[in-house]
Amino acid sequence: MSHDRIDSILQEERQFAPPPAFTRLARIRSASELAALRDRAAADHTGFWADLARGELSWHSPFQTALDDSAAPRYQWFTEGTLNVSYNCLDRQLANRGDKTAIIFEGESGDTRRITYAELHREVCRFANALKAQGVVKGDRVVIYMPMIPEAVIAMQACARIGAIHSVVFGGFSAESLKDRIEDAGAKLLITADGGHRGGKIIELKAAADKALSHGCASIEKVIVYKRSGHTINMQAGRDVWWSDAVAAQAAQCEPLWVESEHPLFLLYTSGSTGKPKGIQHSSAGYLLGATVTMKWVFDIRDDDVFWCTADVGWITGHSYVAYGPLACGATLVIYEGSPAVPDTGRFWKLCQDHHVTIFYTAPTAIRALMKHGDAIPGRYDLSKLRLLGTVGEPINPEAWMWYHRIIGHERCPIVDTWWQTETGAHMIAPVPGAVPTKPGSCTLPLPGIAADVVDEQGNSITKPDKGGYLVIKKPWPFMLRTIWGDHDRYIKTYWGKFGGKYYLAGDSARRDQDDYFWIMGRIDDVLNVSGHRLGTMEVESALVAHPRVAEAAVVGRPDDIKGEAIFAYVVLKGERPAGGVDTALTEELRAWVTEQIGAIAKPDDIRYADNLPKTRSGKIMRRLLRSIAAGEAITQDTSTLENEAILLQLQGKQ
Ligand code: 7RM
Repeated sequence: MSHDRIDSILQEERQFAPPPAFTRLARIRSASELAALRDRAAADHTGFWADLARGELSWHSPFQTALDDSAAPRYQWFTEGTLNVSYNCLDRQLANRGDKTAIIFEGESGDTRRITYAELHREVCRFANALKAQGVVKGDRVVIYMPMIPEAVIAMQACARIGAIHSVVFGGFSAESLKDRIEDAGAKLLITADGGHRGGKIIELKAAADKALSHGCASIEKVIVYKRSGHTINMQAGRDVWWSDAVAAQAAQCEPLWVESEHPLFLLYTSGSTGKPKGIQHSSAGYLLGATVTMKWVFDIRDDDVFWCTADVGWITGHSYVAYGPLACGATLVIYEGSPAVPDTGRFWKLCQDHHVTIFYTAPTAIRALMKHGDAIPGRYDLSKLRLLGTVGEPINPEAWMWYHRIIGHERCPIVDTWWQTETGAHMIAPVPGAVPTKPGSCTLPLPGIAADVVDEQGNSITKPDKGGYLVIKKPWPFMLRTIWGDHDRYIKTYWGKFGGKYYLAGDSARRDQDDYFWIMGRIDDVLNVSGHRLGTMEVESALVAHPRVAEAAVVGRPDDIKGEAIFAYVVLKGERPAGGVDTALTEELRAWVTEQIGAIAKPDDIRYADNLPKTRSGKIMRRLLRSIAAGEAITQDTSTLENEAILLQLQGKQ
């Protein structure tokens, strides 16, 4: 699509109304239905959530108190109630959906498996019994370091079944990161695999686990190893047990352990502004409620859907929208083990075609990467079953949005741009697709019961359209994090310190437009101050990426004596990188382009070309690293999670 065409679409039709064919069958079919929900939440915040908790979850014993805020910001939801998350995901589906496919799995090399709800229930029970036989009891921490295979979900569900607290560590993390997380959590048991398949290679999970355990991890008593790759690995007698042996003698029935609403379901480590990752602690009832209602409100999940969220279970998205939310709704979900580029960049679209995917949820970085290879590739596949598309993880630039809309969604599918965080547990600001018109690049409006606002330094609401400020949540919500594992003070300081304990600080800056739509501008620490003007790095990136020759861009601030900060842009071109990283004419063109798109204030001072941007395995650009490089500092950051370490020299201008 030509750039002029995109421009004119964005100018003429900046809003995309819900497609009538979608709305006709949607759960929430009109703005007024949605408004009724919002009004109910506004009138009685805790009552609104309490009604949902009663209606959406199966309780063993009912809760008495909707919200206990007596020890705020340690909020407690649905106290005195007891339930089991695995029961809610599996047992309650057996009556009507026992033979329904729960999981459609495809490995990187094309091997497939279909698992029904009845089978999944049995496998989870058997594995839960195996965990008990290894001495795991309620409240014990279990670390899961697995490839993206159904057993990762089975392991998580089995922990939930017996009240063990899981902590999934993404399989792309190094032995060192695994060790840090095991030690911080004080985990008793580790579940891993011999290896996983990604990018045509075997990911040596067990070897990394051995390395982590040989350096420390004194709390680990047992390691359960699932055989996936089948290559030779070391098994340490007395410590390591094959999954198949551990479950061999176990019964396919396991009574769920009824736990309190607030019982921790899991820890998930996430990076903050310091080097030490935070163990974000989530609850059982409140968390599951969030995963469930957002599956319904935002994904409009129905019994005949095939739902595919491409996230790995190592991230919060893979918790809420792979391991828990879809199962709690009795949905059929797709799990794909491998890389989107194997055997070629049509793999995602082939998977959508072959498995009749109806709802597809991925990250903007993946969309941009696939878009780079052109329209012909998705054009080879039948994508007619798709009815809803979603994005998460970062703002989506309008060009990628339009491509997703036209080339993948064939202009039939609403796009839900979902803003949320590891800490928030589930979607917070996102369109309800049958009722809310979308605008490319905006995550639209807060969901019912979510008191999101944009405030200034003093905590006052910013009402002036398009003026940026701090994104905050002004009322507790059931699926919020409860604390940082082992560091409640850091929890209070990080999230509640800025506005005197009153508001949850998301750590993002945002603005609202004249229709009250939210536009995420970036992390607070990614907001530049150029000659006294605030400027989101992501805004400059979006402008750069809108240029027809630019595939990806990352922008950081470089200290500047006169302006405060200068703008430093790293750019990946569509096609070849200029010889030696120099193309003066193009650099001038891009500077002029950004000036035209945003204003002279946003004109990059430096542009450096690379074949790729340094990203974490979850696809987030490593901005702190780029800032160090821009400032000409020595690199002190840990680059072990870099997908592409060789890129460092190009970024430094040394190659
Ligand atoms: C789900 C997830 C959270 C951070 C968050 C934002 C950014 C996420 C969007 C987004 C703009 C979005 N959890 N972010 N979603 N920015 N639009 N739709 O990503 O904990 O890993 O990251 O990601 O900065 O604070 S996370």
